[in-house]
Amino acid sequence: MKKYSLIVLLLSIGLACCVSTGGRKMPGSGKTPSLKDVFKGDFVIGVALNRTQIEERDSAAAVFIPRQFNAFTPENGMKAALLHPQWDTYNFAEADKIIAYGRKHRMQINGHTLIWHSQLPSFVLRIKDKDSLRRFFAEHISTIASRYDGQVYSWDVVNEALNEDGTLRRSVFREKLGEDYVVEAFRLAQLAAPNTRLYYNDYNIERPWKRAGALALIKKIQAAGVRIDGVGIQGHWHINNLPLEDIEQSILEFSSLGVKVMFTELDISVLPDPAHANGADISRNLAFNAALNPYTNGLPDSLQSRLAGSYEELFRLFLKHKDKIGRITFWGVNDRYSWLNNWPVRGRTNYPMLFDRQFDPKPAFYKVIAVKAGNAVRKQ
Ligand code: 9MR
Repeated sequence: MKKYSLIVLLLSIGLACCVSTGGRKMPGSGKTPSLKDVFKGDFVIGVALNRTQIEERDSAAAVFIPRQFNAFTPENGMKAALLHPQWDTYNFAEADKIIAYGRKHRMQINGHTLIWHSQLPSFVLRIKDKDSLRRFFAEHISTIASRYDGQVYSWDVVNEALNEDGTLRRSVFREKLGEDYVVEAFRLAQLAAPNTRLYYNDYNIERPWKRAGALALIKKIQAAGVRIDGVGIQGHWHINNLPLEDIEQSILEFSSLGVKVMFTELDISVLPDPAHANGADISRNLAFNAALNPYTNGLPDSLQSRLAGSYEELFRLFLKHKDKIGRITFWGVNDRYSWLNNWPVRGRTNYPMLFDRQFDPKPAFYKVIAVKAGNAVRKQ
């Protein structure tokens, strides 16, 4: 980094830190550093957006989002149940708005997701014969991937196909199309979307067993002569269980196959969970009780700084391997919009993101920014 830009970066961080302790600011105000600018040249910074945010119906969010992020993933808006509700009916209205929003704000769009066992339209679950399922599979991928080719930057072609032990999950696709359905999904996507990056996306694939399954899957796709450009490690972690060594090993092993690594759904839960469970197994549901929801009036300082420390360690690792990483996406714009308020227990108050419920940066945000400044200083 040139000396001049280093000084500018340090000054803006210093200024922002002072301002942050003062009164309320406009969200996304010029005083707060911007993640996308601070990490420019390192990796793209993404966020999951819901329909209200894409339609810019929340004015605070509308200013805040394009200032902080240069990429996004529609949190639900491109899933099969919404886009393809019946055999011959596609509902492109929301997806078209997603494209228009990305174009307006020059944000990279990650399409999410073509093939997933969850959030499927109900007609698919009623399909009995293999041929009809194969027809749905091929038409769904070809129609959607070709319509948005080159308009989305990338697709999560297949999402969450693996069990925790690395074997292929039982799903309607595996049962009716056989174990090769993942390769077939990428083959169809490659044909329909020659100008779009193609990714495999899953949670807990940093863990050794599941990672081995993902590595084997990628090798199988490559051995079939089919294109796969990247792997998305979702990154749904718990503060008591941040697997830094596994994450580093995964970055190294995945990238050694010649694919880019993305962290696609980053968040860190701070709420009690008897299992400290990482991941996103949505069949896990615990009954609500008040002891599982202890911070309704705010996060204690001790936990706030532990969260900041966790994000700091993560970003130190990300920067160390920035040549192998394409994008870091946060799964929610701030604490209020995180799905972790409702999983694995519904109706809690969680604090997993870098920004609080008013869009104000938390200590974790400043730690993340400072990691970059520290790196720049060390390189002098
Ligand atoms: O955040 C999404 C939430 O709003 C939906 O209700 C849920 C439905 O399954 O999906 C959530 O997003 C998931 C993503 O699509 C795939 N990885 C796990 C995410 C969290 O469950």
